[in-house]
Amino acid sequence: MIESFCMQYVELVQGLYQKPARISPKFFYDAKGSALFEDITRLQAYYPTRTEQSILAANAPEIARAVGANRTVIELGAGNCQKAIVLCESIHPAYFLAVDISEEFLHDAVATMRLSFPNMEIQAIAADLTSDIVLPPSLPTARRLVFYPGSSIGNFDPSQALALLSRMRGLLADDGALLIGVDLVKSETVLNAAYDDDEGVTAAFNLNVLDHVNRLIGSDFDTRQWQHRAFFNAEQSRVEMHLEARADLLVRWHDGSRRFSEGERIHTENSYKYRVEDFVDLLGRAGLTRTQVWTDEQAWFAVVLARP
Ligand code: AVJ
Repeated sequence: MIESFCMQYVELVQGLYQKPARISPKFFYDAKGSALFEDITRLQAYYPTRTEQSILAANAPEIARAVGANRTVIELGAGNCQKAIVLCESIHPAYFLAVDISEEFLHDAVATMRLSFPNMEIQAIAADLTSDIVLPPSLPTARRLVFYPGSSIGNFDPSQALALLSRMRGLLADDGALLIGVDLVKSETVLNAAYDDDEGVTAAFNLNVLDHVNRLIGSDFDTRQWQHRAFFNAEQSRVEMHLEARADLLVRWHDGSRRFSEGERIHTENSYKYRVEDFVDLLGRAGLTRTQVWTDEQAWFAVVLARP
């Protein structure tokens, strides 16, 4: 616990000293940030969650057939487990393990899961997917299904995504599988609206990271002095989120400080958008082959089943 606290401190401070400064998107998810993200998923402009849900619902029987019975499901970035509930209703796994970075959030979610599935073995662990994922020793190794919905893979740049997919591959035996949600390239207008909604929910989500950082490193960020920026970077095929200083600022923390000039930005998130072929390619490099791909009518989002 203390070790992870120190590592977070060092990681955050190093990021703040970089030019441009950066804060990893994993720091969005304190209790308030997790709740704000849930609000985002209900926005009209934010298409990924409902599109993925509709793909999972429309193809539930086919997905269940392709996945098969008696799985041990490992959901990464489980959040409120909403998607897992739908999946578990159709595939009836024997075991379910929820992995998420936000510990507080996970406990409520797992309690809900236990009520819905009294016969399923359910466990939860808090873990940061950017470091090694240590599974409980009691988790069966046979017939694992790693479930990574929501296009959370989009937060990682291609080399990190490859590393993460390879680690997921490492959790699987020959009979294992990966079911992953991937957001696809689409019109810039749709993308920009999804990450800069009129209601300002995404702005609040982005700004909240500063309050979280203040608690983690004792800094004095004032959210009123920062502005939400989000836009599609076509060259890198990613939506970028930044926080932009509204004036010249000095930000202090326990053992340091940094000046920001008016207009200077802190890079808080990348959300990569893939073409299906490119994603299948990436899977291949991680030692995984596509079994099946399901998409929506507009091909805005894909759910991919892959195996070693
Ligand atoms: C949770 C990483 C999938 O990239 O769409 C939503 C996070 N950021 N709105 C995404 C997010 C701004 C989300 N992921």
